[in-house]
Amino acid sequence: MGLLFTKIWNLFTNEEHKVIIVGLDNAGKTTILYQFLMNEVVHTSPTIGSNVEEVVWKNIHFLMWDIGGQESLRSSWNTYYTNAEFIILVVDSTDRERLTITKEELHKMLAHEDLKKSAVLIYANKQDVKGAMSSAEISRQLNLTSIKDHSWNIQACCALTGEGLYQGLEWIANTLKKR
Ligand code: G3D
Ligand code: MG
Repeated sequence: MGLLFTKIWNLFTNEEHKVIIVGLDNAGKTTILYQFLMNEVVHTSPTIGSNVEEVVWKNIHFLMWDIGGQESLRSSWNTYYTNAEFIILVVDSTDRERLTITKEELHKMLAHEDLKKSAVLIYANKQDVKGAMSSAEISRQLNLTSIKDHSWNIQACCALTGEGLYQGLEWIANTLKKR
């Protein structure tokens, strides 16, 4: 499609891709969402228990839900699942102790009916911290290679500087193109 046609098409269809950002509290979810918004802000509407923002990148519109990760909130994650095309799972690469909890939450999500068709991007965040686990180590600990029924990708990043974040979006964009 020509660029102009794509623009006009988007104008009329206003196609938006729903993304849910999950992960334990303190992983860096909100920081990541606000990094994305530094480039192109459309509008902001905070809601109870979550933030939702429209992020536009390379002319792709995303509706990104940043969902609270505290233990008390995790049981309600599934209320956000409907029509989520992508799951962004944010991992604090310094938090070795709680990685098994993340693993359980991830595999539980992937088994959920509403997320059958969703693709997963895992951000191995906080790579700037000395002693942070590498994406290879996190991949192993989360048993990512066992995931056969969902597209997935792991990306090392630092939400504070934004390093690695756009490579993750690039993967999402490529996954959309393949559909
Ligand atoms: P959450 O939304 O997943 O709960 P936040 O996490 O985005 O609120 O981030 C939690 C804390 O981690 C914040 O620190 C934030 O600045 C920090 N953080 C996020 N990403 C990175 C990163 O890549 N590197 C480092 N070093 N810190 C990061 P505070 O001190 O504000 O609580
Ligand atoms: Mg937050």
